Amino acid sequence: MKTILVAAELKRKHPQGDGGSSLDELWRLAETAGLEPVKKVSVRLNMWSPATLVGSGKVEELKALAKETGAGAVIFDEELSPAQARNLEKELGLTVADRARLIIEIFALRARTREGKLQAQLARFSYALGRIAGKGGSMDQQRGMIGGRGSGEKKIEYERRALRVKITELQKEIDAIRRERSTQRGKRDSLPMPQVSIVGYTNAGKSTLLNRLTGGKHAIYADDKLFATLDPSTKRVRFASGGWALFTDTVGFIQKLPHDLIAAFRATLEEISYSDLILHVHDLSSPEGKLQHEAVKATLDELGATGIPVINVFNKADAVKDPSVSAWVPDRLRPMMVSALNGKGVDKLLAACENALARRWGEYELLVPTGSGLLKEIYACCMVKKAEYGEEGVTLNFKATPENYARLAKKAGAAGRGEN
Ligand SMILES: Nc1nc2c(ncn2[C@@H]2O[C@H](COP(=O)(O)OP(=O)(O)OP(=O)(O)O)[C@@H](O)[C@H]2O)c(=O)[nH]1
Ligand SMILES: [Mg+2]
Repeated sequence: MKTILVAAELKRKHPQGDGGSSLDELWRLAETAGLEPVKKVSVRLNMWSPATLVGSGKVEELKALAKETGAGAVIFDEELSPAQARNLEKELGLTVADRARLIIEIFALRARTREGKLQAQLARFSYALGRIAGKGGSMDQQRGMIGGRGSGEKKIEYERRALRVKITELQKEIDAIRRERSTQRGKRDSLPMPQVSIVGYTNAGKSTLLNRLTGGKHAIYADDKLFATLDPSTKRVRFASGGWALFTDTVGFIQKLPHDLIAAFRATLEEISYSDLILHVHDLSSPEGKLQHEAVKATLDELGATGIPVINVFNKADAVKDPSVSAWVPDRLRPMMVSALNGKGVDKLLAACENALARRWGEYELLVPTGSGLLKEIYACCMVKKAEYGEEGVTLNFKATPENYARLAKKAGAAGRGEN
């Protein structure tokens, strides 16, 4: 469907802005959703119109533009209140949506796993519920009041109830999958491998980087599309020293990521806060790099993924044509410039990951008394590098988290004293 895209901003808040970059992103989002964007319109306003967001003059202009271009839909970059969306639809005679709805629809389109699909549905229904339950005098509510508790109000109440029932059902299903996953995580915690999460703005090159790190084995889908990845995938990556780590690639973030989506995808995204290290991947060639950096950090904060070491990776270094677009990157972070596409800088990145993990995954030596039955447990949750068999038992050299080491050392000590 041919679609007109509109970004509006207040003159007093953006004295110089032209809304251009935000509209470019909205254009890509519209394409991703399978729409056919035909025109970008930036509007600068003195004040918002409570009824239609933009003034009546602009609404007339949009109507004329739609006629001229044959557009059947208008998408606003700003959030529309339920009443605004309805008023605009009525006055324009076109489908009207906002950015949040567009992103939610994309997630619903692109989700592949059962959990991803359920989460996208949940976001859709929560968004719809917010729309009808919203205050601010929607058309139907007004109509209902005039007609004295009329049919409009009853209909809304019925729709609300139906949505709540669906939301509860979806939440139950998601919770069930989540419980299953947290036991899997329990198993994974006892895996002898550190966990690394790859996060970043959508299209930054996260999936391409993970493919590069795994040497292209079992390649995961990467594409020049927004939200190419929705469902996380985890791969084993080998370091030069011979150690391993599990790297997880997950959904990309975006500016103004709708809250309903973050809430619905919380279960997936929370995995990030269990990792030992975060790789924050940036698209160095984007003129919006700094904005994207901040949007990702804000989302990580919202997910509670704080206190985990972060390596800022600047990808697509090969594609930087205008060096001024990367001027925002502080000097101390510059060494981490890479190209997932041609592999440049990736070895250095791997070494940096290993270094960062070594701070948490320390090297230890432990004498495991013969007959203590501890060997199996150590092999299950530590990276064993050397084992020497002696008279008293086996001396092991291994990497482990301090928590695991402390637990094992205590058991080995007790076994050594015959307290088994
Ligand atoms: N020039 C260049 N292009 C790259 C590089 N890394 C990735 N790309 C391209 O950027 C596009 C997006 O790559 P993806 O790996 O799918 O990005 P992503 O971060 O996983 O994106 P989402 O899953 O959509 O959030 C693809 O067309 C890649 O080929 C790079 O280092 N240089
Ligand atoms: Mg991806």
